[in-house]
Amino acid sequence: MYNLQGRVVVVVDVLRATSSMVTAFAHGVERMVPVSKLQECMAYRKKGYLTAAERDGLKADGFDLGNSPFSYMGENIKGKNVAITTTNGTQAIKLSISADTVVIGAFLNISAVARHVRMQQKSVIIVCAAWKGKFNLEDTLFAGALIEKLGDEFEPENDATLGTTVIWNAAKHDRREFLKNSSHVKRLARLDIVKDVDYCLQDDVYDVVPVWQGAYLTKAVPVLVD
Ligand code: 3SL
Repeated sequence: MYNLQGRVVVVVDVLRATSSMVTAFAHGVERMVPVSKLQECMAYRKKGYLTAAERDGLKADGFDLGNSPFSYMGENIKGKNVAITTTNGTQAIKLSISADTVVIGAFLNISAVARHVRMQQKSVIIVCAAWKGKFNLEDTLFAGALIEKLGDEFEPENDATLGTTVIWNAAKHDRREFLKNSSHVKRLARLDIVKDVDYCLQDDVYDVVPVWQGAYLTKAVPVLVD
């Protein structure tokens, strides 16, 4: 276990929770509240929130939205608050909130996340949501890619950083091909959700950086760089 106090945590669930969150904020969502349980999520409907729920890759019955980034691009989500629960991503966020700053990362906003993290001038932990407590490749690739972007300003605390970098270097020339046998890519393919995978593996589609604001996620205020 790591002590998160005094640190910046970047939470990543490339497939697909944090990619969907980045997409949602880029398309006008105001706030997102990550919650653990389906019932807890549904209770937010009375407060005027849209409700979003995914379990084992599928949209849960009765909720407004699931976890496909493509469902966070329409007029229906503009200016809205969303309560969301997913199998792994929202749990990883909830486990990270004792950090000084919690940032939501994905390939879709990776350069903006790197800029935001650098500005904090604090040590960084990348929390990979993975799958039900087990290692996964796609979040590890994101960690390696972010470490590369952060460059020499940061010193690795342990060999996890080095291992992640080795994996990213092996994958970066064709990340899609590298991931073709990975468990969650195969799981999503079985559910016929291939286009989400291709979408989530793109770099820098958006500049938004969602951050934890005490009780919810919202967009960090962009800082102008000369
Ligand atoms: O586990 C999660 O939080 C989800 O991102 C998984 S899925 O891609 O929606 O299946």
